[in-house]
Amino acid sequence: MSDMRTQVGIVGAGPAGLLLAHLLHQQGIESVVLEVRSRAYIEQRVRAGVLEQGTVDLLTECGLGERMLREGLIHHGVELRFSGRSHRIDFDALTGGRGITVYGQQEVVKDLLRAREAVGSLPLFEVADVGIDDLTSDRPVVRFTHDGVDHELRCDVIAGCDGSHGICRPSVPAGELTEFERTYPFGWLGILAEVAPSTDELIYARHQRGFALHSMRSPTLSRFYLQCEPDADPDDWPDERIWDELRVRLDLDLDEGPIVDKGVTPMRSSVVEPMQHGRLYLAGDAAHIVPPTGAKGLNLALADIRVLAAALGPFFADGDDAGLRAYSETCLRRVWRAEHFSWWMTSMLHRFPDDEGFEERLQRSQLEYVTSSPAAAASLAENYVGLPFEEPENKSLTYRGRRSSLR
Ligand code: FAS
Ligand code: PHB
Repeated sequence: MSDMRTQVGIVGAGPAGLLLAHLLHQQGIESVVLEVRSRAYIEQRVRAGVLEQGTVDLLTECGLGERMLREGLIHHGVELRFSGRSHRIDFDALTGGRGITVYGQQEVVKDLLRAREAVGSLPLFEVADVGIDDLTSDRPVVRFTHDGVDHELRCDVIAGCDGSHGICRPSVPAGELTEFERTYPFGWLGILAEVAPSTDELIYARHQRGFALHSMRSPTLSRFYLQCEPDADPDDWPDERIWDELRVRLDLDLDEGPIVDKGVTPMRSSVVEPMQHGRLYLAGDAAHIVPPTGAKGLNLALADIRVLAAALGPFFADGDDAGLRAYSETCLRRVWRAEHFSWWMTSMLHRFPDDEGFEERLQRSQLEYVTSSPAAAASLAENYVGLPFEEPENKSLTYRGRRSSLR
């Protein structure tokens, strides 16, 4: 058994865990990041694609924005397509110039890993048998195996950033956390194709046959989603069926290209309260899941980290734990706003299999309202580009670099 010691033990090297390590390093706080997968695996994992304005500002301010601002695609609106019509939601006009940046989550992860590498602090990859204990003591422990050696990592704090299938949330004693959950009767088939997008901005389409989304990753890489059965098998979706279904649901004469990745994501909403227990703080998908219709999952994870990093500064500087005591309450205000918006977008745009017409008429009415009322459109726009962050108590959180600005 090898004994190790750090200030913050971070379980999981997804966007949440990696950003936390970066922001802590900027405050002179030590951490160790543990990851079950390899570096190659997490760098190629295709997931989210839309960054809120606040996320772009946060990554820019902490010195991670250079490639994102160069390669990211800045969008000033999205299109809603239904009943044979299209309507653009104009972010500039409705939010005073805030927008979104299309930049793949795996690119964010690569940028974060390069920042860790630059300071000689890469995660420990391919760890196994991870367990956490002594959570209510002031020396919690993370136990794990790495390269065949058993380790005990003693910390002051543990950050559970290990996603929706991790071990941190389940390690909290029964009865301490409450889970609020909603499961949807459909999933998304995600498709990555080497073909130029057939649209300049994202298209969300509500169609009798089901929801479809045209997104993208670059001028030569398109990202699509098709509503499917929650347990659909991607092998039941050969290329020809995918392109035919996309053309019908998007009502668009799409260009085809090689499909290089496809996978099914089940749709559910989930939140655990509180997001902390003793010296364990849960962040990102380890604490909450949103259906991706609102493009919130990744952004919410990084918003949690902004709060946690700001709270850990005073704690390690002079024992001030006010921010840590308020962590869950602070995060949950934004979490539930994103949960509601993601549920609302999902309910408005998907075909519900058991609907006998009532749901469909509600959806049509909601879409008519959002595309005819400036007030309703502004509500969608401000939630989609991301509401402003609450200012962290710890103003001293050192951000570097300049605030991003839409080109
Ligand atoms: P992550 O799941 O990204 O990272 C957790 C990390 O912990 C992983 O690297 C995992 O390997 C590691 N880990 C797990 N157990 C561990 C253990 N015991 N020990 C150590 N490490 C462990 N969001 C959107 O906005 N749009 C989308 O289109 C979208 N598509 C998605 C598709 C899929 C298949 C999934 C699963 C999620 C998708 N999401 C999407 C949501 C996604 O982007 C998450 O919100 C985001 O990855 C959250 O980041 P983290 O909280 O860091 O969790
Ligand atoms: C994506 O580009 O992956 C994407 C965009 C918008 C969403 C979900 C996913 O709502």
